[in-house]
Amino acid sequence: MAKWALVSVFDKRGVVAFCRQLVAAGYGILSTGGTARHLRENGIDCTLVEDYTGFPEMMDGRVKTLHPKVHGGLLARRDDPDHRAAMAAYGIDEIDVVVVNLYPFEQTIARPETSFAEAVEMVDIGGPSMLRAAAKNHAFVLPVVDPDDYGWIGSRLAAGEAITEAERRRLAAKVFAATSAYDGAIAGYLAAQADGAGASARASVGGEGGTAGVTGGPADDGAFATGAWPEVYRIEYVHKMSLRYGENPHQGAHFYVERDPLPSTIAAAEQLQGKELSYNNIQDADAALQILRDLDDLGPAAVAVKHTNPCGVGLGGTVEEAFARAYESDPVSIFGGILAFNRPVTGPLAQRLTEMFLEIVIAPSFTEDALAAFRRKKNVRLLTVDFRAPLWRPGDKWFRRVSGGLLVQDANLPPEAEWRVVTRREPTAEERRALEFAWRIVRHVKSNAIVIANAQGTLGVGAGQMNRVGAARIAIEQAGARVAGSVLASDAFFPMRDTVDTAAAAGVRAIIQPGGSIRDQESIDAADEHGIAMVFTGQRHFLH
Ligand code: 93A
Repeated sequence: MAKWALVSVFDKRGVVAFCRQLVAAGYGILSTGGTARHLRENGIDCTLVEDYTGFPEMMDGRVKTLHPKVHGGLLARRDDPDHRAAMAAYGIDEIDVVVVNLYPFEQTIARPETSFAEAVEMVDIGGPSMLRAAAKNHAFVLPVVDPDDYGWIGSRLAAGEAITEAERRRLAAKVFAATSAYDGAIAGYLAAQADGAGASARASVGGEGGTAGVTGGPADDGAFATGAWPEVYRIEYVHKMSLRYGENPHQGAHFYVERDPLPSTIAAAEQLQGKELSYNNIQDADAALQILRDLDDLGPAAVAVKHTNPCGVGLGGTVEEAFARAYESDPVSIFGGILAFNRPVTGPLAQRLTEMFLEIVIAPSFTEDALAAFRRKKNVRLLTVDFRAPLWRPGDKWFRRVSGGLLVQDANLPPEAEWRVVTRREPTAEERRALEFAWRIVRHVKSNAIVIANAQGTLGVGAGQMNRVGAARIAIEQAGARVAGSVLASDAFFPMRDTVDTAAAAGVRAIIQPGGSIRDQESIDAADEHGIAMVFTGQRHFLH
């Protein structure tokens, strides 16, 4: 009776060399159409599965290996007399090695032109079935799903050495990790399609080390599209780097990323110099990137971040000017902070930055002069990201661990807010620009959040307070004398008029807030009394 290795691979990488070793180890190769052609072209003799089963590949390849002579050969317990009798009765041979990798479902749905029918055709049925059968019966069958395993398995088998029980279990575990990730990807895609969300749901694909992206996912447009959310939520990211520690030195930490992160993201950032990124660095840098991306259309911009909150955001005709404004917003908090720019960092700016203590500087690029200046400050981490790419994919999700669970929500990518002036006085054109800017910033500040700004930059930021008027007081104090003539943005409505009164007393001239409190009228009356122009956006932006 032949001793078979069944080889059916979409990704043909490394398979020829591996099969050569399998042949040297005494295996006959059973193979499917495309794989057999590839092996034969490379001088490896093999038997077609269809010749072994007596059934041709049929239905456009949907049925190639789904046959009892294949699955019996994979699942039979070799030491069980009944199983052996069944094998003998039906002419089933032992298949001792299974080398399979799957149709690239995730790569297919990632292409925008892929139709639903094409995606469905990429759902591999036979491959996972063989892998799962082999993995279940790993005591007798070697399941090989990862081309990276060909090398060591091939040399061991060719040398006549056994694969240990522990190794077999690891191979089997790898299979189930791969097939479950694969199924998760399909589930996510179908759920998104059910909701009419197009190809927006990204999904994960198998393989050891997991994958990018999130399986499952509803409409990119639909708030509360609950019906389309998967029953089981699976998230898989691949290991990128170990971190020295987490938020605090007693917490271990690692950075996991999507397999193919967008080039604009912190996951894809290139580090040009400086110490290794820390856990807090990554979070802060990400916060800075998120804020900056909301200012894309406003020209050169600089964002300073501390503890994930912006402490200063500046706009200007040049990146130097933008920096000056971000710096002036809060010259104290920027110490040890993170600075991000949406334009190349120049020599003079770099020179100025080296005079300060900064953790990270992020930009699309650094001029030669800038790099030379930073070389004298070796510890400063310099990062570049590609600002031309979007920061999010449609359907992206945000996650938060809670004890015993995971909260999943759509990324906060709001449609344009519809503004409604609720006061007697309309904001002036200059105030409107400032309100627009402040409104874009306030949603990146931890709640309760208040931002005081003018059209060129922030003047004071009140973050993470348990009451709104407290956040306003902090922002106002930070802004100091600059409050006169400024505007104020609030991430949520005013439950009472106290914030309006406090702002007015300090000299604020216009306010933007969602509205929606049962006491809105009190705040509107207060604004009217003080001659303040107030805009309701109808959009709340809590951030925790
Ligand atoms: O369409 S399938 O789900 N039906 C099958 O019976 C089957 N058997 C193997 N796809 C099937 N495969 C897959 O074909 C394997 O998982 C592998 O990815 C691919 C290899 O096909 P070929 O050898 O023709 O290139």
